[in-house]
Amino acid sequence: MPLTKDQFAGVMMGLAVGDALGAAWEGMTSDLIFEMGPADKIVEHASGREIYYTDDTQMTISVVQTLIELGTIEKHYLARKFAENHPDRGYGQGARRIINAIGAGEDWETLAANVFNGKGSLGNGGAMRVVPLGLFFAPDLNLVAEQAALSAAPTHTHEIGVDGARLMAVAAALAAESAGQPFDRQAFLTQLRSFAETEEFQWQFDHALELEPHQSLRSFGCSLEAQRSVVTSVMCFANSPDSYPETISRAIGQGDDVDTLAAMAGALAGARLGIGGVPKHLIDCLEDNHQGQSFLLDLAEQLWRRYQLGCASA
Ligand code: R7I
Ligand code: MG
Ligand code: MG
Repeated sequence: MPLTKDQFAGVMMGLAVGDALGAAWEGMTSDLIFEMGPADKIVEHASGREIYYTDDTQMTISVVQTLIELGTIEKHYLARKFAENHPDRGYGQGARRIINAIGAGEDWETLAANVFNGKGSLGNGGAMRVVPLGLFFAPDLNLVAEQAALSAAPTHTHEIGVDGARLMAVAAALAAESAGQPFDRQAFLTQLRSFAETEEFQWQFDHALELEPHQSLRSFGCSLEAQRSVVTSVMCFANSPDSYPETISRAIGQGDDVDTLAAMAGALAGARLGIGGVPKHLIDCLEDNHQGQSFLLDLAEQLWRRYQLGCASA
């Protein structure tokens, strides 16, 4: 079954709302969030104050624009988009240096391959921006993984950073394909495990398959390295696949890199549940100025239209 416009909109809103709700708490410990929140109250967001997304959503915009304009990921084109869409919204330090180099016309490819001790970045920046791409190339999971690796390339060359992006995109495709059916958590995790290329992720999915949904996600981490956040977000979604608020509450409750945990988990929930799964009052709180709520929804619709062209010619 082709994916729906609602699912593409659900991804963009699930991502941006999770990112923006988590942003105020990024870097705080889970204990502090529990004391000052707790996470389910943070997600209720009873104050109704306006919320603002960060680099997670802003970098996703560049990936989506590239897919709308080219229908595929081309590394240099995407790199230019990153530089164009870059008033700073809390970027990782390596990513910021690379994007500045792209903007200045410097040799960013050498820089990207050499940040962090000469191996490139293993941050979660490749994974945080890739969920719409997973829908765009679904149901061809090999193509999803291949295109996700290309989309990580401008900023993330470390094998773990790349694998994190591949796995998040495959998770997105599977989440989207699961819409309207009971969620088979074990099948979802088993399929993801089969796409893991690095030992770090293979081990984590083996461990994930042994856990019950109520068990702690502590061992998967909550910081800004891909191998300390991607599986955590996948599990927040897989453990509450039919509730966006529960999914992102659990993500925010982990502490530390909570904008990104909630952005990734929330985008996966949006892929399965569609925009109807993301509470309307939260969407209404999302900033609606330059590249805000209306812009993101328009982008989601354009991406869906481009996706449909591919479906028609397949
Ligand atoms: O991955 P990236 O785009 O960062 C995304 C994160 C998200 O939480 C966003 O919300 C934003 O806050 O940042 O940016 P990078 O700078 O490539 O990586 C992020 C961080 O991961 C770096 O600042 C490092 O702390 C860490 N990191 C590494 N640490 C040790 N060795 C990335 N690669 C390495 C490494 O190889
Ligand atoms: Mg961020
Ligand atoms: Mg973050």
